[in-house]
Amino acid sequence: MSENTNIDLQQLLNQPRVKAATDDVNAELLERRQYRPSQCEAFSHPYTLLRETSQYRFELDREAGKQLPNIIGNSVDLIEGHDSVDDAAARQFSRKRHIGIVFSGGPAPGGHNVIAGLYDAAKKANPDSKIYGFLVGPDGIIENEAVELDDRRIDAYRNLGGFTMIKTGRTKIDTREKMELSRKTCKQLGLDALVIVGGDDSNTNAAFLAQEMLPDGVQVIGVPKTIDGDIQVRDAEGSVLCAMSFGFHTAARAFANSISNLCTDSSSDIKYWHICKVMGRVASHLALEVALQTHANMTLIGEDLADYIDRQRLEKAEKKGAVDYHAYGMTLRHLSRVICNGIVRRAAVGKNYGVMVIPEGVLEFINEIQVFIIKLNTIIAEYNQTHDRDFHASFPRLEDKLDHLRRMAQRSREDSSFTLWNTRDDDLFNDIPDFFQEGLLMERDSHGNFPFSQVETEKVLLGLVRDYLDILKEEGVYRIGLRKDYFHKTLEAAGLAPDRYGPVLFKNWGDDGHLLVKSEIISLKTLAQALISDGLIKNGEKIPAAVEKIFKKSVPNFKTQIHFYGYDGRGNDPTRFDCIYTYNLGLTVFSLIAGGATGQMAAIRNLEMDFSSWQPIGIPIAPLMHLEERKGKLALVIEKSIVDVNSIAFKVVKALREKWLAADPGDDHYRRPGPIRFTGKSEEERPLTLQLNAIAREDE
Ligand code: FBP
Repeated sequence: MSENTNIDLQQLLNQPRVKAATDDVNAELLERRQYRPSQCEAFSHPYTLLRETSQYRFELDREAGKQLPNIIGNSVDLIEGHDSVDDAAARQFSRKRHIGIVFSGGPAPGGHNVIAGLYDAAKKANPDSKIYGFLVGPDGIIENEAVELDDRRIDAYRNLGGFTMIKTGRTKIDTREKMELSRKTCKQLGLDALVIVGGDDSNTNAAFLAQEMLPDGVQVIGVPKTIDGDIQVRDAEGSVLCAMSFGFHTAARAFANSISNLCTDSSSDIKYWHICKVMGRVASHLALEVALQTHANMTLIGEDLADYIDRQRLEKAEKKGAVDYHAYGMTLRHLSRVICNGIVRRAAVGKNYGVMVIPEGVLEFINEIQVFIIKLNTIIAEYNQTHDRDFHASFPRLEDKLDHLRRMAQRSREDSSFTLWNTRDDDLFNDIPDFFQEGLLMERDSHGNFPFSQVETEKVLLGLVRDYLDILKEEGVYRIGLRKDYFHKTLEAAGLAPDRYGPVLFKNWGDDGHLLVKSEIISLKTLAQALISDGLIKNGEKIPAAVEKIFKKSVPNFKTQIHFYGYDGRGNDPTRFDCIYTYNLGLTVFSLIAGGATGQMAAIRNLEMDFSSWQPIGIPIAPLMHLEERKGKLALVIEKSIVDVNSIAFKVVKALREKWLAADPGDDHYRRPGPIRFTGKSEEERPLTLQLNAIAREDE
């Protein structure tokens, strides 16, 4: 027995080396906490002032004008640094303020630095100012659950990921009662300003709060957060005001690092296809960036699928003088065929493995699924309204929900004016696997968004892929190509003549590439038949072991490993880009508040350029709003930015798709982004998507 058995455990735990090894605080944490992000030039001066500019124009939505009359006329604010200002401006800038800040929606790396930037700027302007953090999202505002932030708390979270400091939540302040309670909280805390760090929906909410709280003198400022990268702002002429929401870079880099490791593993033991679903509820920006970062063999981009046009189908209809609307957008079935094509082509050159990236929201870009989502949204919303009851509470089990839909289909047969859910819808819906039916009927979040992260998108697709691969296997199309030298070596070692067996076994014997077993040889039985008919064996004789081995090696088995990249990357500590970006967003927020702005979103222009060109601005939120279907009703929201299929980044990925599929005998082209390094020279400066899209702008 070891001499350590009798050691005093308490003494051991108190040993300095054990303490150091087990301390919660490690060197990496200390380094992050001590790091001070660079500040935009404007913030190097003691004062900042806002300068409204009419340089940027927006197409205003009439409904936004009606509902947000006091902030619809806002313009873009440029933030300018000043060494001295007049007394009135100095007093305004430095007056004591109470500012509340809240996180809303999913966490995104860098959030803590927004708070730190705001805190530092506010305290520098006036040390008596107070910053309150609302706890657990907008509920904290409604219920007045807030903590006053101090140096200790701020310093503990500098440059760290998550929203741990004050937590987050997805509640929407969307009723009169919640609005009144929020106003009450702001009054009780004597708030001058409220800062909402959130996605498109939360910034939408910020605009409504700004309008509502104007009479109370409470300014409301939004901050563009979401790993999904779908808050990007351009003006009507296409000038980029906000190229990317914060958190995107870190999440994409974290996903890319893990996926790149899978590329390495997959190309080492060459037996799995790794199916990697990545977050991005609506837009495929994260998948696009991951493709650029890793060069995975296949990456689906939802926006690309929606953009697909079946030209043959269209032309056929055109000849008959008709338009075939089904020719637009890819169907699930077609998509599964495209995926199978890639798998089969790689297998033919001996690569029955690979890495595929699927954006979690991909199905929303598939026409037939989108129709279901919209119809079900409407059905659920109408039910809730008509019966004043919650659809999900009334129909808790899947069977209850399906019964309800069946009754609606029945109604459509009896009443031709009722078209919301007809027999065809019901039949198609019943063809979908149970788990996906359940997914499509899932409760929407408070903003009416479909909860894609909880639906096994990849399972739906893979089901179809597997079925079709089985058919292709039966048809002898899905085959693993074999190296010629390996075939020769194996047969010669067994004393068999490769040139005698080759033409019998392979359809491309004589070609240079990998050898492919003939389509009609799909089993040991059909193999024996082929050998018999060519006189290589006699009836009843055993297939030579070496030949059987060769055949078995050509038979593919589609083995997959499924991964979901979302919450892990969302919780990563921020990249240096996100640290600097978010800290400056926090400083921008304070400048907007000090400059008297409300209904504005803090942003940094020129993110795609060198840091010296970064320019802090305030973007008016109300002009970004438009009407969209949410929970079956039209609602004013900020339009989400999806992947632009005409962007340079997308075009580059599309052009390199064939190369990265690597359906040729050469090596794969995987790229190794490596982990987020934070310090050191090799840390990437900004997302590759931004770098590429900036090329278009430089050429303008
Ligand atoms: P936000 O838009 O609120 O930033 O959240 C984005 C996201 O991370 C999506 O990518 C994902 O679909 C969703 O949140 C997951 O939501 P939840 O945290 O509620 O599971």
